[in-house]
Amino acid sequence: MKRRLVSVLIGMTMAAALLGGCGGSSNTATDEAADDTAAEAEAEGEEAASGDLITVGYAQVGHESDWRTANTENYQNTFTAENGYELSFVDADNDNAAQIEAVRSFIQQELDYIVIAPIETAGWDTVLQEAEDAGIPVIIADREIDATNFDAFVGTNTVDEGVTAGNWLGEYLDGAEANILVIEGSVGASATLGRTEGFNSVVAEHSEWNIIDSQSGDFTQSGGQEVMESFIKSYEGQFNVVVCQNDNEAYGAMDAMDAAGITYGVDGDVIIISFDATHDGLQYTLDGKINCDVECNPIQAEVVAGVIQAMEAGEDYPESTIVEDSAFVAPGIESAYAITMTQEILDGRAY
Ligand code: GZL
Repeated sequence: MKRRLVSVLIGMTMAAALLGGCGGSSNTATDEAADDTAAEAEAEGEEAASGDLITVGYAQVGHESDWRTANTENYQNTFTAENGYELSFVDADNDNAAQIEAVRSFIQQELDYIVIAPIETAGWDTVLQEAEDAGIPVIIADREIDATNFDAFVGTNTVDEGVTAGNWLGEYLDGAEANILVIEGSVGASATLGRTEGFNSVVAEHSEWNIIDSQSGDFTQSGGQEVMESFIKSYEGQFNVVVCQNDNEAYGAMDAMDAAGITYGVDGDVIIISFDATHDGLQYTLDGKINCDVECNPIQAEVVAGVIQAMEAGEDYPESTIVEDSAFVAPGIESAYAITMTQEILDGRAY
């Protein structure tokens, strides 16, 4: 809006000047209309100047997980009018086409900035070119994309998250066999691709490990439960490790194993590795139900706002900012790759 008002303001002022210039000093109807238009534009300009809100569009993945809820709340609490922003927020409900259309609507609204947490890595070239043609900077946040025509990235390194999970498992098993089932995240999401790539790079270093099967649980609790139920039907008694690519899938997997009488966690038959380290995930880790929970920090909005402020000021800004992650393990587990959970850590968590 700020940008459009300035362009409208410039347009109207120029039109008024041209009309006035063309009609000379005579006080014709055209001149009066031009004077009114210029006065309106000036009034609007003053209003914008006093308001001076930076308009930001955020095309969010959806509402599939506790992580996503924390991320959405972080944006809504950061891009407020008090902080100088007008946020246009769209929840794309895990629908890639809808998310691309949301970005197109931001372009049509001529927002000042567009932020995208892309559901999938593919399919972004065309709409990003449209944003570029419209002169609207685009920040890719949370997940990565295949296209390169955007202005900045703020997110986490999900390949490193997968490597951390694998390194912890190697330390924990200390040479023992692992027969692994993987409940992957949403198909085509960079978080899924990254965690899989990172974890599998460590699996390749362990001849005593075997990934029996992997299926997508779509980063949801119901998806995690359905996949785990299917795995139990096919592989009961054959596996001792379940890797869930987010906490909500882990909750579903635990429900399925409870129903089948399969024990898990530090005192159970099955090791559970999860990702996100949300509050409930870390509660399960503190309780010893999840052995290792690798963090993926959803609190990214402040970093995005910093990039936007630098762009506003015409200053240099980082093209890529990786938000730091940790990993947490159940009490009684000491690790070089993860922090041993305590109640104090849980109480101090932001999400
Ligand atoms: C990771 C993020 C993933 C989380 C899931 O960066 O994109 O999406 O791990 C969420 O919980 O659904």
